[in-house]
Amino acid sequence: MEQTQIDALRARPVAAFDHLIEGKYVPASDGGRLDIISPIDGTVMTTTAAGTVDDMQAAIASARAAFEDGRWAAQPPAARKKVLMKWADLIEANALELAVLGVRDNGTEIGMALKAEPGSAAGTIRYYAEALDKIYGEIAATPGDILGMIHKEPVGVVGAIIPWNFPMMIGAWKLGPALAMGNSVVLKPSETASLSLMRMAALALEAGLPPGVLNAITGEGRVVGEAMGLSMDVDVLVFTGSGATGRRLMEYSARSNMKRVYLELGGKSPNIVFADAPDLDAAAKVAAAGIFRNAGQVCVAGSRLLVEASVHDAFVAAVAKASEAMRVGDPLDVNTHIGAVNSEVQLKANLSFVETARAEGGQVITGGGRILQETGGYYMAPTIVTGVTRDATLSQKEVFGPVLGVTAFETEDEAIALANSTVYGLAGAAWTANLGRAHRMVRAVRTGVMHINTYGGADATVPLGGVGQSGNGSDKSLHAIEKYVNLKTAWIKL
Ligand code: TXE
Repeated sequence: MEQTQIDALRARPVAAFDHLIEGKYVPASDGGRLDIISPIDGTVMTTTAAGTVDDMQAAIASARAAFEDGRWAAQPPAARKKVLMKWADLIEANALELAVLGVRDNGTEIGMALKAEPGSAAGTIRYYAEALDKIYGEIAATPGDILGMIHKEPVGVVGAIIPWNFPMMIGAWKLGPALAMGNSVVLKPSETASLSLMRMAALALEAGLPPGVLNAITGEGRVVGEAMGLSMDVDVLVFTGSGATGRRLMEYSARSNMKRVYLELGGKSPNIVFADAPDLDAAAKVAAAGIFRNAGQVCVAGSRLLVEASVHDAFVAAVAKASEAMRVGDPLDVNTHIGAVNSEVQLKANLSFVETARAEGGQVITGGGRILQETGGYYMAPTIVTGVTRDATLSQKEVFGPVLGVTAFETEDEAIALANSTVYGLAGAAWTANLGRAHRMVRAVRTGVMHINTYGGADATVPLGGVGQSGNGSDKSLHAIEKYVNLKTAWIKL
């Protein structure tokens, strides 16, 4: 990755984006535009169409027509595979351009963005392209005079609502399996990070995806997202984002056609460090990266550090040292470890969490405030708060920013009780050299993902999904396909 290439790409003006409907770029029905602000310096870098309810309905109608006439669903699996493979190749061929565009829009440090965004999006789409002709129906164990067959059919029109923290990666988690199974999709990227995903969607058409099979509408969640949620013609809604919006989507479903709703929501993931961890120094560095990369804007971020009391002070000092060594700043500088916070709203929310933590008795031992204000961008120092009690706001509410709360524990049982004391259950980790304890922690901590002696890092082969108020259903792996198919029984008398 060359800094000069990145600088050349960042100097390019960004064209205005319109919706993508039926393979064509279309402005909002009322001509409305949305300013797109770069978190790098707070300037308006371009505009997107500010979608209307009519725009969303047009996109859904186009997707429905595309599904019904079989222009994609009825293609032979090998043909669908070829298109998706080519799409993955195009994403890879344009990886740096996509990554820089995405970073200008959402602020993720370029090193991480390049790997996690186009890199992982291409890998995910390829994974489902490779899988699609290896997924079979079933023949049931019926009496001899009956043939019981179980078909897996596409659901029809999938609505996908995507957040701003990793738009291409999370977009691909939904688009890959949905399209592989023959569905049509209407995409709704986040208003604060839509550009790279819109560009990635356009590449799908370039790869040969028929017009209408993938439509994309930009605009405000409460307008176009709501219209998607309330549509009578969307069969399945898949979402990553906040619990508040997730709740609304379930209500929309109940108020409309009872569409299936799959939610990947936030977390308050515990990173549990026992005194018998194999390498406490390495654990401290990973703990810092596990909360501070992408400025903490990671759904599985290890935002609660639970440390065995006997090593608490030394371990926290090591995490503080590791975090202070991380360079915060221009996300398009290859030497930056922590980029910008996505928006001013998010930055203000992060800072107010720190104030609340102080008021509730926590000690801010490093960071705590906004930095680099002179750039006009939204930057925050990695922040560590110790002495955070089990019921403190910082233990219970997702910040989604570079703020780590630390709590000491004495026993394994206490660690488990603390770990399970929130409404969330997305991810977690335990650090221990004791094999029995490692397996006990995997079983006892209620999460969708449990890491042992590492934090984060998982590929397309394993599911990611939450329990409790972290959501339902899984992204990634072959299990994600279940969300995008209906099972149909054929009961045949022979
Ligand atoms: O999320 P929203 P926001 C969490 C995180 C963060 C908080 C707020 O805690 O601080 O959410 O972020 C669309 N109907 N996560 O406000 O609003 C919206 O346009 C339909 C965790 O950005 O949930 C966007 O496309 N759609 C997280 C998407 O929902 C609506 C990632 C997510 O936005 C809508 C992001 C509506 N009424 C935030 N309102 C994770 N789990 O990784 C908004 N949207």
